[in-house]
Amino acid sequence: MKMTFRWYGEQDSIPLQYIKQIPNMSGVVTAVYDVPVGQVWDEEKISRLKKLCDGAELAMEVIESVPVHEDIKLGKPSRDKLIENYAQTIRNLGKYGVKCICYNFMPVFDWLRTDLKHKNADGSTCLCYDHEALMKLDPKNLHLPGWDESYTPEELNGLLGAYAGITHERLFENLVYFLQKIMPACDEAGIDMAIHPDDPPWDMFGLPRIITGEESYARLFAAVPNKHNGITFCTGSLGAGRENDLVKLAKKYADRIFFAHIRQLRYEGKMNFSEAGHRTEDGSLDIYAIVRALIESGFGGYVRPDHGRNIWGEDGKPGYGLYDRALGATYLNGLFEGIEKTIGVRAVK
Ligand code: DNO
Repeated sequence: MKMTFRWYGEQDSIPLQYIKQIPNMSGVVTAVYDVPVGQVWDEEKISRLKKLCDGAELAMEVIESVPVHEDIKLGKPSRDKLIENYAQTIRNLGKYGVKCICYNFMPVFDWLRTDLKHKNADGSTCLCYDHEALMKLDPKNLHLPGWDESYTPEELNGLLGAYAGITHERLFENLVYFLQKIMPACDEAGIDMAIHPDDPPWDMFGLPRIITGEESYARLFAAVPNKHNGITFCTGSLGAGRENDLVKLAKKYADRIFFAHIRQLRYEGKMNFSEAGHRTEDGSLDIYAIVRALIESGFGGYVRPDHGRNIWGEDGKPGYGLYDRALGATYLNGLFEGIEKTIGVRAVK
């Protein structure tokens, strides 16, 4: 496996040098942030980002995310041009050594939480999700801590209206249409597309969500069998769905898992959860069993620690501070080494 760390580009308060100092860090997971969704990422911007990573001796092989324009998800006539642009971005990224693109197909909202700074008894803070609290909010006038408020209320209103007729079925067809059109660019560039599960994995504000567990993957790979069509295995997102058996999923789809976000959460009631340190004993997911299943099934892809708490007085970007993610990476390194040596299998491709 290749251990990586998410880095939000030059605006990230964490210097690349600090990331490099984390043991076993092979590269960063990053993105070009200043190109509007739907437009091509030109080579100049990609090359500039790569130079920064190279300068810190960190590989730039994973991009998270190249966002998918809402018109593509909605299946509007404008989608063909937007998909062409996406394919061009894939080709451009391939020229600079990128091997994997993480993306999602969630309508309008990406991941959602109700509290980004929940105070734990030990003084650390973490992200939390409270379903009832979220459902009380008005999606047309959503103010969530840390949520990217790039839409005006009018735009948001229009977008939510546009999704009114979009069923799960339609959304899935639109995903398949998108993937079929970009697969030739992936073949050409040698890039794997790794879809991120919906977080949390259920419908939100009446908007359909379709990448929620085993059945979604079975349908997805039946519809688009190309070997570049795969998964970002996010244990926290999938794990929030109590019905998902992560060990089973890891085994079943090891060859489609190009990228793993390995993090912990603690169940609080029926749909609610809070996030925790990465160790198995710190939450509800058996991180050991998941990692073991990945290794036993031949996984050798990219890994990153995910959503850390804010600890040691750090006031980092919620989920994305330095210290707890570095601890998470170190825990995962140890877990991989221990399991690899115990079962005599190296997690390499
Ligand atoms: C949250 C992340 C997501 C993820 C996107 C991928 O912390 O895991 O925002 O980057 O859904 O497209």
